[in-house]
Amino acid sequence: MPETQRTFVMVKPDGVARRLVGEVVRRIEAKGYAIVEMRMLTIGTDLAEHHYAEHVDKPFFSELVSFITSGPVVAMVVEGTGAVAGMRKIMGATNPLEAGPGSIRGDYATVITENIVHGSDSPQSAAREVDLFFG
Ligand code: 3AN
Repeated sequence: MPETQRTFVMVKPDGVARRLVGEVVRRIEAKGYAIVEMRMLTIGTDLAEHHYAEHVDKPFFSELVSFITSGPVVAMVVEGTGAVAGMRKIMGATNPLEAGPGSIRGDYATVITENIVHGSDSPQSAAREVDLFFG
């Protein structure tokens, strides 16, 4: 049986602007996961560049940083069985056009940059991101 894990989840500026915070929280809780930390903040350029450090060489890096700093976000630590992969399933594929119906991105987004939510892609990323936002 998968172990209890903690993962980092963030409702991005588009999700906050579209009043989807409650919907994201509802889906996390309906799955059976616990929100153990939660904070609304506006990310500065420094934190954004650290958070997306793995994408620094990608052509979309500056777009990513300017988008994530464009308005308030809601950062959370989510805990539960297999929470890292489980949250990725709830969110759906990175590209909302490939995300299945029933997933957050599949149901609410069409554009890859504005895909409502972020969730850590591994336990290692989760530890790093939780520390970055809540350490
Ligand atoms: P995920 O958020 O699903 O882990 P990553 O880590 O591959 O996806 O990408 C981080 C963010 O970068 C994505 N949430 C998305 O907003 C953006 N992104 C990824 N690929 C592209 C791309 N080809 N063009 C523009 N933005 C992208």
